[in-house]
Amino acid sequence: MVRLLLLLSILLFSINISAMSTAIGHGPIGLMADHFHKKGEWMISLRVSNMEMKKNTLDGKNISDIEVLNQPNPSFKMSSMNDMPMMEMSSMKMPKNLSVIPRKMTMRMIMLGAMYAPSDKITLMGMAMFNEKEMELDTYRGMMNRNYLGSFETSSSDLSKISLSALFNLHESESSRWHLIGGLEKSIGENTKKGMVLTPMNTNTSITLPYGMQPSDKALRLLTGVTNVTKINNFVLGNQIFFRKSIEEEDWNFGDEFEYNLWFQGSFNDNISYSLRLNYLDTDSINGKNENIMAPVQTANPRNYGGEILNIGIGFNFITNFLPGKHSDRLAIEYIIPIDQDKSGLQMKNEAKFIIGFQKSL
Ligand SMILES: [Cu+2]
Repeated sequence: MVRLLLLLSILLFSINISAMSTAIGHGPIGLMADHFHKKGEWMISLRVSNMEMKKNTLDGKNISDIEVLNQPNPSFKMSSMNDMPMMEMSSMKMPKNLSVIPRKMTMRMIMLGAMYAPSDKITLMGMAMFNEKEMELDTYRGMMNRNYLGSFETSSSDLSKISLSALFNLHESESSRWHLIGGLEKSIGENTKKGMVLTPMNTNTSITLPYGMQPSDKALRLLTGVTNVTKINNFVLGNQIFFRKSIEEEDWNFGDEFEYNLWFQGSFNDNISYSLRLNYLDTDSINGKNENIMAPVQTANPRNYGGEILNIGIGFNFITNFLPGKHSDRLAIEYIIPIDQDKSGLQMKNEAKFIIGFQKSL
């Protein structure tokens, strides 16, 4: 009898920890590679996210529009060295100071994912990311009285990147599991997209959009990470370290990233769980440059990228039955708010990010 109870409890525990059928079995939806699968299992997922940026900071401190207009324009030196650096710049004489101020940026992302476990030890994961970026900017006269001239908007959208990773199950017990993550991510979107801008000379011209507005940087990145999930009574405590390092790049690329996630989950019942996540992201500045990206705006300077951000995320996972099949499906949401940001140089501030995701095991 005791043996039977023991067996039963082990069985119950192991069902709970692999827990594909309870809401708490998966981490917060903003995480990638938080769980692995059992041999033969398939899962497809769709995530949609929306994030905004507003206001500006200089080396992590708030800065007013007037102060932005007093910042030197790094493209000025370059353009005065050669008389007419680029054809596209000929209609845009470079002012000495920054003259275009980003007011708002919106980034939307659609991520399609698939997971498949050829064995209990390995889960393969593929992802495709589509992104859409929009920026609203104000243009001021480049010299003299610095009058406000007007606003304009630039945008880009493209299939941005694809990735293929493997998750290696290192250890799995009743109360804890560990897995290693290794993968490659290729940025495939356009990296020289052009857009119409309002210049400080009050003319409209087409230029190569600044780095942050490009759908991709064409780099190949190595993804590595470790995830640990521990079960404490009916709660889950998760940890993940993640590195994204570029190993092959073109003339410029976004900086390498280090990410740390710490999350806590509890459940109301088998079908609804809640999560609280701390997310730390440290990104390097842009490496290299594109000689055609030259404009009196902060985003045209490769040094005005990267920095440290600490976010807090509040999320919910739900078990649902939208699609037929032998497994139920999952719906999850997460709201992510920056609580501390120290971005390099002159950059816009992150605002809240919202992620909604749908997952289906097959
Ligand atoms: Cu999965």
